[in-house]
Amino acid sequence: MPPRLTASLACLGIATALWRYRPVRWIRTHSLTSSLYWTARSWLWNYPLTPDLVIWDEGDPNQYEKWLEERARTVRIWEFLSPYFAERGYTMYIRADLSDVMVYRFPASSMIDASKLSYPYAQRACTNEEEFKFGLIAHRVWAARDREGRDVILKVISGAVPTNELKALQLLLSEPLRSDPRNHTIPIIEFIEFNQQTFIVMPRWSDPVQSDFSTVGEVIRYARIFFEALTFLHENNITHGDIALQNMSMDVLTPCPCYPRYYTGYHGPERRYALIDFGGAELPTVAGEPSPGFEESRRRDIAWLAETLEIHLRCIEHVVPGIDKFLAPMSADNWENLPAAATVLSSFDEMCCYLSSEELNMPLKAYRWDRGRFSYRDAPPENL
Ligand SMILES: *[C@@H]1O[C@H](CO)[C@@H](O)[C@H](O)[C@H]1NC(C)=O
Ligand SMILES: *[C@@H]1O[C@H](CO)[C@@H](O)[C@H](O)[C@H]1NC(C)=O
Ligand SMILES: CC(=O)N[C@H]1CO[C@H](CO)[C@@H](O)[C@@H]1O
Repeated sequence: MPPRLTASLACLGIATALWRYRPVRWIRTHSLTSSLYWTARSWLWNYPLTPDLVIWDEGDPNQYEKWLEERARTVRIWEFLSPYFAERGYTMYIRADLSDVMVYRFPASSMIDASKLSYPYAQRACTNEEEFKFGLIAHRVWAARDREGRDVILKVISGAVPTNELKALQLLLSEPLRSDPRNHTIPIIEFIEFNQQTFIVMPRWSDPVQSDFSTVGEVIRYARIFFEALTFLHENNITHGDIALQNMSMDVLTPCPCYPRYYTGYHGPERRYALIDFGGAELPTVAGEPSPGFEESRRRDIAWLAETLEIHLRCIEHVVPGIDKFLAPMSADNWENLPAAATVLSSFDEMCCYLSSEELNMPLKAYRWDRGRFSYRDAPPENL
């Protein structure tokens, strides 16, 4: 028998044997041909993606060996899905080293001419493909490029049972919240469903502190936007629940890691800042009332935001001496009497409204404050 035929017969034999143990489940997608393809692919890959979100859990990183196995499994789910996103115009980043599940991922398609980028896509501080590399930190996200060559993030946010994150985004995208100018939350480009799981496509932005501020006015504008964002959310009986630098972003794509290379020059008046990751949000009840967990979560938002912004607000103390008094009531030590976000915003405005344009344009001496210690630039800032 020719070897080709033997091989085919062997494959057929294996397939028939497997067929008896692995029943076929129909995968419903947007079209019949696509459903046929995904039913076959899912069967061959042994159904890596069930409708349950727990499929993405990696377990405890302290149990490293077990955790690595789970990580390899979630990476495999992304790779399994790659043709599905490609069909929708998103070419997923690829792993540089296929034997390693922890390594960086690189873009697999070419980038757009940077001058053609506009909101909501990030301005670029990256100059070559190497700088676009994307570290594997959160296992539920993966980077990709769209048909035009713009960088986006894919993130799975819900399984068959709708999560708070999905509900929060639906609420933020509905009127009148959507058109409120204080809605400083990451724009969502698209929702994509696969086998009852929901993925979102967002523009790929970077963390605001990866690029440093050059003037007093830039720090004030940055902090004010986040105080306003919180006022808007709390007024609508929504909390974020997980405010930290990793969950704040701006519409610039910077290489990482960046210190001691500085990216000053990106915090101008056109810069957009946004909160991301609403996985820990408290949402209003059907009647619009705050949820039972609202108050606790609201306090956490205030205390954590103050702690996060303090890193930069302390750097303008030489021009705005009231910073210390302004921050004090927002300390976690004042838990019982933490002010409302709206109160914080108005006292911030009161403190800053007397500043002259000379004061706003004053350069920063230190670029960062951390538990009582200032850090100063040791190289001239780039891109100024
Ligand atoms: C917030 O509002 C602006 C302006 O209306 C809009 O461009 C942006 O997409 C909105 N953000 C969200 C998350 O809907
Ligand atoms: C939020 O809850 C408060 C208190 O129950 C209520 O008065 C207010 O109308 C709610 N806000 C919205 C936007 O529904
Ligand atoms: C997208 C992202 O980085 N989300 C992070 C938000 O902050 C929490 C707490 O620090 C992290 O666990 C998330 O990964």
